[in-house]
Amino acid sequence: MGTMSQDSPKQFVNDLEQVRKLVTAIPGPLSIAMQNRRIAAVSSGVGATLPIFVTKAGGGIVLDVDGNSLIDMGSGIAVTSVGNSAKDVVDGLTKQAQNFTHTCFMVTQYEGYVEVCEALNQLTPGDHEKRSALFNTGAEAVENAVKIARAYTKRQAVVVFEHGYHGRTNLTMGMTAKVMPYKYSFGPFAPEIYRVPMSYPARDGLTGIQAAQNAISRMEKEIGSDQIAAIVVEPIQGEGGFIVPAPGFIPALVNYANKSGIVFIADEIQTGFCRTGNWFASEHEGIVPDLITTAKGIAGGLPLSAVTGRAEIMDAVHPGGLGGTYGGNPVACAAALGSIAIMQRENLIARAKQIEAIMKTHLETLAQETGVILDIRGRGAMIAIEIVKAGSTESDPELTSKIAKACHAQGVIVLTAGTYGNVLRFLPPLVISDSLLNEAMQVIAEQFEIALR
Ligand code: PLZ
Repeated sequence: MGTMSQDSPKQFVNDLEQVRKLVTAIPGPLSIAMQNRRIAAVSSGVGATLPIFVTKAGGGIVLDVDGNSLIDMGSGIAVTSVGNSAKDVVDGLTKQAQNFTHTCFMVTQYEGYVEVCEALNQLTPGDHEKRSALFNTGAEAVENAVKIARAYTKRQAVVVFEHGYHGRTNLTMGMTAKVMPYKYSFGPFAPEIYRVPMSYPARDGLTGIQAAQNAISRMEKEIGSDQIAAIVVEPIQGEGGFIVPAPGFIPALVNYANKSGIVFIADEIQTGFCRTGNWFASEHEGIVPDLITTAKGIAGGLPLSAVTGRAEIMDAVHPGGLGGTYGGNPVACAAALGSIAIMQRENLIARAKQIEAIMKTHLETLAQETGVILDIRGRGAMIAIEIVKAGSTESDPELTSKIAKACHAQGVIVLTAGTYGNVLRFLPPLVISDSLLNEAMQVIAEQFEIALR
């Protein structure tokens, strides 16, 4: 297995030149014209971080209709980990699309679905016997994990965490913590969802064990351990602001779940598939989840998600109880197999760790120079900074959004996150070159310098 070097090898980046280049303002005239059509045609309920329209993307670059090349520090929210239009993904899905695009796995089956399940069963933590089931979106995977846990335990309660994010469908909206923009005016939400405190080292001053004791005490006193079907937690919270729980927090929850007959579900939709410098973030915690939900990075940009876990839990559902017309679509499965092949062959786990080292070096300097960074956190190519008013712990969402917008204007796609809207998060494709990554970090630092002048 090789390690990605400084410059992304040609086969991962299609033929897009790997340089940041602005030829118009962001957005340019052609994007503005499309934005006007968009406003007339698309529901305003669907948001967009940047008002630009893309024609091509690959490696660490996104090209817009006006000819601007932007550095991609978002990967379409942690999806294109192997890069956009990566060769193995495109070759695999093209061949598959030419043979057949859909049969519905529940009607007539195909090998690709089975191969993806075999890969998931092998790559996820633990060497026990596993089964998988495939779906389309992350939210759908979470919903199905809950269905499976309820069927297995014959219990109803679902425990989730402060700052957690699990999706926008009715059940997963209820499981998601933040009201705006995800839940506002969309209730009522599904019953039997309970939210308990998360370990938040930068703010709660607790050890992992203390934070877990708080959460467990809430479960025992307010729900009843024998009423709980599942504990669902992101091993690093994504939308919540890349909160890495204090050491010991997740293992203590797993212990409690095991002892109490509760299914422990790791939502690794954002953290999975090499993103954090391991196949799955659960590995950093030394835990083996009963079930694990995956999506995003699994298929190089095609919609595919999965639930993987202990055979006896996954097989507890009555035959026919799981499914959906498109779940495990053959084209998406071919893309997943291509994507997994790239991750293995190019050792993207090691590359994620290199990206972490590069980003953290820049961010540590930035924190020293600005005094407005409460915390630098995350793992691998999933790193964030929490932004506060100088010399305090008061969150500064205005500065955060100002910096994000300034980065966009300079051709660097960055995303924000966090319950308080004060987290700037970085999720570059794992195939980004060192030079683009360093340049993006420099542009970010410059925008802080300008904003704080
Ligand atoms: N679980 C941990 O991160 C999706 C949401 C973007 P879907 N996160 C990005 C937005 O504003 O809609 C996510 C996640 C975790 C579940 C999901 C849901 O995945 O594929 O968006 O349904």
